[in-house]
Amino acid sequence: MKEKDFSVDLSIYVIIDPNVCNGRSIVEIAQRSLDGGASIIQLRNKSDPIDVIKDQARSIQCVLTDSSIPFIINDHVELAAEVDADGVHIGQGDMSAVEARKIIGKDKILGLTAFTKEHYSFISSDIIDYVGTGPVYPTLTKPDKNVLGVDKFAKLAKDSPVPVVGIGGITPKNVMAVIKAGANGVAMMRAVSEAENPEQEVRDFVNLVKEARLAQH
Ligand code: TZP
Ligand code: MG
Repeated sequence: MKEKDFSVDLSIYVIIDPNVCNGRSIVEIAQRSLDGGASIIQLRNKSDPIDVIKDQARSIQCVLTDSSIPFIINDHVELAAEVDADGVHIGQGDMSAVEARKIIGKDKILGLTAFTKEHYSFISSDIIDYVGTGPVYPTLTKPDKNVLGVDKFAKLAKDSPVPVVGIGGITPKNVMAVIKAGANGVAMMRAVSEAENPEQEVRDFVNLVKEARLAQH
């Protein structure tokens, strides 16, 4: 069980993969995301050995030391606990959310990928803090996955017991539609890490999300 409800700001969720940084370091992308106004940052690395990922995690933690921006590790629950990350994000093929919660403890952030009605039916807000749902749009990062589209995304997000982050192919052109479809936040990888100016890109996302929220009221 969670200790308390987290008030995590999921608005601008930047995912950093060392293999998709356009020749720049993860530290540079993390720093520029932070400067641009990211509200939460995740390290995603599907290919390197765990010791390498550990070093990468620590290097991002150094960037975030003086900020209140939560640091999330993708997939590696034990590593997240070991380096005292702020949380972990797991997928449908990973260990169960209950198991992950046991390992990271009640005070940490636990995110889960969910993209079908069935996935959503198993979500317990006692265990999970947020879900990531997508791909909302086509993305080179997950080329083989079925694209949900904004309408299906909206249907899933509508009855979610936890906050929902829209992910997959999010760009400044489509981000407002995702927020208007009910997303509490948006997660971007390539749009930020491959941008010529990641800091400005994040700043653009911040402003567009604000604008979309204002238009909802
Ligand atoms: N899960 C669904 S889509 C996706 C993940 C991890 C990739 C997001 O990357 P991008 O580059 O923002 O489309
Ligand atoms: Mg995973």
